[in-house]
Amino acid sequence: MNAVIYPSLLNKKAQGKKSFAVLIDPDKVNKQKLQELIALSLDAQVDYFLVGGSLVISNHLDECIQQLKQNSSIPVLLFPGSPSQVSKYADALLYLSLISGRNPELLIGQHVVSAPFVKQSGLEIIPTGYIVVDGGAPTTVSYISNAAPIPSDKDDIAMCTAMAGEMLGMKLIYMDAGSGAKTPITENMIQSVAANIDIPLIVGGGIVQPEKAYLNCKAGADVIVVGNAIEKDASLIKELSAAVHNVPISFK
Ligand code: 1GP
Repeated sequence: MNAVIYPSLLNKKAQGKKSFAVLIDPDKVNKQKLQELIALSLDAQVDYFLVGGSLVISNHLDECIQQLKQNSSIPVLLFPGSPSQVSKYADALLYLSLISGRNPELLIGQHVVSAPFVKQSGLEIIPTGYIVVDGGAPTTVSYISNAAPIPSDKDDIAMCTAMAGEMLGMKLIYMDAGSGAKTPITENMIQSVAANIDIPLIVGGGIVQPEKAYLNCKAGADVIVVGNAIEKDASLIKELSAAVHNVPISFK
């Protein structure tokens, strides 16, 4: 299959353009809510939808993605909490390996078990080094992963983890303080990581303020992901997206 999403991420990075992604947890939206999010996202020129969650309890992942695809041209990236969260209707799959943890199941075990199924999906697969950073409170991801997050002030550990991920062949790094984190990842940590890798850097977890999204991008994040804050107040999409898109173009 032709890769489309990853080249577009690389292209935007080369041009110094920042992207904004809305995270949708299929468990937390109904058809009507999703339609509202789509309209707001189109209006705000959101770059990507990420779909997934640490737990997906309901059974309407396919339905949710089909609705997104039928009603907008915004690319849909799967951000799966488990191998069952794969849908052929998406545009790409963030193929996550939890490189900040030492749980072999989330580094490689679940990938082995689901490999034929994932390959058969025909999705564009984007190998992603997933780095979980302490967000000030236990989040679903820190509990479910059964792996210690990187302490929020250990910039060097995050940096070395991301560098190792890149050298192992990961195409993206996703740094996450966890959904609803009390304290999002610091700009210092983002800066340390971004300065030492060449692949695109996604940052998420606990981002509420447009100002924070802006500063994260200035520090080196290429894509900002927000879920929780938008679930509470969907009108934030516009301000968050504008903040990310207003970051002056910068080249590394
Ligand atoms: C969580 O990075 C995402 O995995 C987004 O976090 O829901 O806190 O915005 P929030």
